[in-house]
Amino acid sequence: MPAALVRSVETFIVDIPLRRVHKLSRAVLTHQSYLIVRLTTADGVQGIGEATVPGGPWWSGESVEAMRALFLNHIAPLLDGRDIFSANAIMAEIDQVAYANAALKSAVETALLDATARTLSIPMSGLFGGRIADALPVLWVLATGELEADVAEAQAKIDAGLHRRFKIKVGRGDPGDDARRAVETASAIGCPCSIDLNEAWSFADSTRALAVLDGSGVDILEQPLPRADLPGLADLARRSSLAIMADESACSTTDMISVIRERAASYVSLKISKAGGPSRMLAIARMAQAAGINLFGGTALDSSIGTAANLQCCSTLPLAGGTELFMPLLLADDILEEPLIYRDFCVEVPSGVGLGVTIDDAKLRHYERK
Ligand code: MUC
Ligand code: MG
Repeated sequence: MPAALVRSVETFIVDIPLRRVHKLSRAVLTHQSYLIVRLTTADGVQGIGEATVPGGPWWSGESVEAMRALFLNHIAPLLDGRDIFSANAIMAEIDQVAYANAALKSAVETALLDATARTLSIPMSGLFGGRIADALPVLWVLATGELEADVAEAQAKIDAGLHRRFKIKVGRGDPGDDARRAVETASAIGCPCSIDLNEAWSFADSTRALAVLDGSGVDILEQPLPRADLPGLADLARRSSLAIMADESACSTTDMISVIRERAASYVSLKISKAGGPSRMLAIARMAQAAGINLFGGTALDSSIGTAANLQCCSTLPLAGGTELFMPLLLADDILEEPLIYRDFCVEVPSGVGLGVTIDDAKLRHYERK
């Protein structure tokens, strides 16, 4: 195999507005920021990757600003002149230079694998043994914080044939009130719903809320407790008819060992950004699969670029819970030449080479932070 050497790397911070305000337990979003990494080989092949943290540093301590500084000062020099067919070796070297920073590492590995797959003229999923699905079910995340607005939004999504499962973001108000709002929302919509707390509840809050949620249309409870409280999650799982989904508790293979040992969850939310890239996300997935834990395709509120990368990975896995790769539809604009396709309650896995998507350079420049 002839070498394909990295000739240049570029970064772009982009801020894309949302169609409506998105309220998570500890963040209120009017826009989402991304760090895009683009590398070009000596042959002129490009690879792109995206580093995303949902709503800023509250989720993992990472931010687009800090990631860019780390990349320019410590990681870009490692990529210069390197063979893109050595992604494993390059990522191991990056680990020696920079601790943590999963989202940035995900962008770098994605760009390397995108360029590799484009050079080989195959979709990125081909690097992982090929896809087992061409379209994946996709839920919509309700996060206006208002019952009526959430129900109206859900109804419009159902009518448009886009989504028939929903995730309700709660955790900003009283736990009992939030649980009742979620139950009423699920019952008004008439579709299965999950709720995501992003670690907002205590154990006492959770047991109080479960008294309301048990036996309702809410069937999955995502990350109610702080990420380190695995015994607490396991205790909730034993007490409740709701399935527990680990998100913040399952960011690495080491985390996954603990989740499995503690029997803390029956679903795991998979995201390339929190795992540190496609390879590590797939390693977490295989561990969960071996332990009988259901696989769910999560999002860090990725744009179409990160969504395409997650789709290339998720399409190679036996997902049991579908995906929440909805974010391109919540962004007010797209930075791709051709948007991803959402239809029949699914999102299609791009079929072209690499990530299967092409950046619209004019849009990239338009949303680039000045
Ligand atoms: C998360 O924690 O799940 C996913 C959907 C959403 O609205 O927020 C993200 C992050
Ligand atoms: Mg979550």
